[in-house]
Amino acid sequence: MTNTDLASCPTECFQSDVLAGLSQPQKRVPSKYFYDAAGSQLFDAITRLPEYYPTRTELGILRANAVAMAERCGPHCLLIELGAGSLNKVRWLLDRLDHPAAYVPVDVSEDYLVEAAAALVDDYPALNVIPLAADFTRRFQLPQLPAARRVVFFPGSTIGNFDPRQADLLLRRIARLVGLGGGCLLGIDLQKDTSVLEQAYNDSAGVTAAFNRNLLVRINRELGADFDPAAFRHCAFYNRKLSRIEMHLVSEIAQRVHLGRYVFDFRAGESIHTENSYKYDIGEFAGRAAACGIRFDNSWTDPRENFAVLWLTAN
Ligand code: SAH
Ligand code: AVI
Repeated sequence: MTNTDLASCPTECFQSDVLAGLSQPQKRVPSKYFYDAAGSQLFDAITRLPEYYPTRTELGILRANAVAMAERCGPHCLLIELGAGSLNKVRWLLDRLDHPAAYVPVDVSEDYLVEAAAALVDDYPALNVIPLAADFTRRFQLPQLPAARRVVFFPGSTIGNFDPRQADLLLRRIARLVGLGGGCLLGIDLQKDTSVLEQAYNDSAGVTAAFNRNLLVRINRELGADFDPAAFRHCAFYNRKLSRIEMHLVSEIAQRVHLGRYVFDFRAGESIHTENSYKYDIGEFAGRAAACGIRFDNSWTDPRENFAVLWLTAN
């Protein structure tokens, strides 16, 4: 059974966020809304693309260092994963952990979480799996959990999808969630050549474009809008000044879109900003984390230093 805390953010929240975002001079929609069931499946397909290096690189780091990471977690820990997705990465850790008290995968994509958790239970029948459908950017209620040292697992550089102010709030929330002495194993994508970054978000098979456009399909289905997804072009580029990939949907033509009684006009070439993906420097990130009450202790990277997994301790 999946615990859900999404009732506190029903369709009205989605609608008000979309209406507020499309009313800005630079139209925008929060990237967390990519993840309906179709969006989660498209993201899964992205992780297998040759151009999308982050997933396989982070998996390599986890595989190579799982023993050391599990040691940091300690025996009988309570493992909470934020933005858990397919639950694939955690398996490397679970295989090495010493009798974890429970594993709590948290994700906003409820149906996908239910399926992924069921598959995990099949493979780890002795593990106490307590899935929680919740939005970690809002205050969320944890179900009854065993008393144990808490460790947050936050892989994928999902933290990079939040602007620095929101990311700091998330780090503070993680520090509170694990409590004094609790740990956090966190994946961050590192700064690198523009061409490598831009290829990763402009794959030749067009999967990232479909993932981006699926946002409009979801808005049409759930909020009754009349976007023509084919009239919007996928655009992703590296903003070097802000160290982030920006994803946009660019209107190919001048057009009018309806959402309930609201009307939104697009000029040809005008965009909806759909996602940021910040790329970090380990030292800078460590400084920010320290200011949020969670100190940097260690990091593991791949030989090319494309990606890093950090161990942070709440203090
Ligand atoms: N951790 C996985 C998946 C990353 S994709 C990996 O490393 O491959 C990002 C995941 O975070 C998605 O599963 C998405 O549904 C979830 N997510 C994004 N914003 C969220 C939010 N605000 N609250 C909860 N889950 C969120
Ligand atoms: C989940 N997140 C870290 C991915 C990223 O790379 O920013 C989402 C994504 N967007 C486009 N491709 C992948």
